[in-house]
Amino acid sequence: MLKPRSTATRELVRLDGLWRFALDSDEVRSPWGATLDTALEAPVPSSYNDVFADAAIRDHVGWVWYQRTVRVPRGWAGERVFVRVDAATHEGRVYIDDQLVAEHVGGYTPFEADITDLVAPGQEFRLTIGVNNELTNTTIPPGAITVDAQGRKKQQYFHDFYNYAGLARSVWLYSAPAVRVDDVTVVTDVDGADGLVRYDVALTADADVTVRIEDADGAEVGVAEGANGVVRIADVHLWQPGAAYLYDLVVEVRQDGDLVDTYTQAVGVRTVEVRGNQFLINGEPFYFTGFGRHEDTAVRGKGHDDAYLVHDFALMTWIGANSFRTSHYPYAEEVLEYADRHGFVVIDETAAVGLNYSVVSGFLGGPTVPTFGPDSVNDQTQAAHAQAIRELIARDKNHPSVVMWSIANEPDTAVDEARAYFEPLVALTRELDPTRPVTFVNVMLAPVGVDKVSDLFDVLCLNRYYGWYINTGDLEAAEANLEAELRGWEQMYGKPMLMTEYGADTIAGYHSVLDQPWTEEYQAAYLDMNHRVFDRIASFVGEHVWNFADFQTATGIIRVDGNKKGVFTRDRKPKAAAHALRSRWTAIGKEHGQPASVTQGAS
Ligand code: GCB
Repeated sequence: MLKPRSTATRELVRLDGLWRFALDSDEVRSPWGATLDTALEAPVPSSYNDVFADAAIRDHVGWVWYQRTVRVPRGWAGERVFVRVDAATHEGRVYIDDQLVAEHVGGYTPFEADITDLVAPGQEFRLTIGVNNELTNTTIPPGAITVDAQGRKKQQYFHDFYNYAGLARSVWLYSAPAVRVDDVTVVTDVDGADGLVRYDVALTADADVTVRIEDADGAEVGVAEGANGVVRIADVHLWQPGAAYLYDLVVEVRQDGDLVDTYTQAVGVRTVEVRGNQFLINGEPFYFTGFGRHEDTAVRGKGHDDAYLVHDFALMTWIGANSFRTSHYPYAEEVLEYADRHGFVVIDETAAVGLNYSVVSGFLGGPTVPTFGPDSVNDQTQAAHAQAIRELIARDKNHPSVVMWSIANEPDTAVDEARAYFEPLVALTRELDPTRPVTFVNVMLAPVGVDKVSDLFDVLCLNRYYGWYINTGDLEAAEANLEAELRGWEQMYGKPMLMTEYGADTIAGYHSVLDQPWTEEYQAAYLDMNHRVFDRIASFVGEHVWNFADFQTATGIIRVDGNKKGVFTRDRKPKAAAHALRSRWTAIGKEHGQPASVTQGAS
């Protein structure tokens, strides 16, 4: 799905700002037919939960309504007009005045509607967006809704981050011609010193297509005719981890010789391959250093913010991280574009987190039902999961930074049903993108020998908390157990292995000379212990600490104002472990000839 862009034939208006806002109730039903009667204004983009000082809003379960008026630029006569919502978490409905024009389920991928026939250039219309935050056993991620004795709806969910909701990313109005580029797919390869760019352009109607490739200075380095083909770039400048280089693929659509549409797609030429126990980028072994992260900041929750975007990447660069995982959902497209421009490597994950009712019943005090079953993860959940994979790949397939798809975090893979559930999803992922390795993230409750699905995937991604959830405070026992388990995986599969989560909750400013969990010293010692083990395992291809920064969770008996496993605090101050990681990762970066970041200018 194309990101809206301003080109010679397309215009773009960002609809961010303060919108009228109300919780759904009998009084505000059908707000789309009239101006929403409310005193509240909510910022877009932002989650709504923490911006008001009101528990009823923070804990609301169900629909909320956002509304504003929008004027269509008067120069758009003759163009198609679209509304695009980058994310409505978890379900969205878009109304133009009283007309429903789009419905979408899935809180982290975009959707849009062609509203040309309902609006007029130069005129205003009322734009209302309903957003629903409910999670059930058939949504991705799953959850359960209960109604308490007082008749209040309660949302339970099976993942360890706050169920922030609302319009957390931008909303756009854009114009595009009727005969236009509908989609572009790019796959790159290398042939000796040359780069090959295979492209496929989908059009809304028959037309002539020219594709030109321009280098970073704007010089044309390749050209092709036709809706699909291959462009050869002589003496290609590769996109490398830590040394990004982007070409522009300029698509031009003509009818009877006249230019009717043009769209520009950034392209990084690079290859990704799993060979034996290695993860290769451009044919060279790559070692991941970095984090599992969250889109999470104070007040705005999951709201996208460019200042935090730049700051978080600056901190990742400072610490020597070369990569991250979009745990546990697709991040804003701005994040991936930034990674593309600055040479960060991304493991791109769907929102399939919490497909594990044994974790729920064990840790989170939830229902004691089997994960897979008619009332838990069922065929409908699987269909929603398949759709989440489709939408992730449709959105992110052209990002050079994305080197692997992670289709789930910590599902229950200890039971036989997991195989029937995952086999078709892996096949679907490979069919949609035969070029990138596919993984899922394994939970410690499904260790080697118990897990039923790892053979289906290309890379072993493990989340392990030896020294935290087990062997708490005993790093000696943790070290022995961790090593034994990793050797077991290595022996059984011989695949590249990545620690996608290891971490210890740490209260910034809490210190001890003893190995005391929750102290800054313990976090550093815990990470150090893990690193000793990783360095002894030949199949190890990377380490992502959990987590980049402290983040908000539901309140419970194991969480005090959120999860504290951040190497940075929620306001991005380093804990002691940050300095230790910096020494290690900058040394690893040098060994692999990888600068942590690059400085190719932003576009
Ligand atoms: C995990 C989950 C992550 C949690 C983390 C923890 O395994 O994947 O979402 O936040 O553990 O800190 O418990």
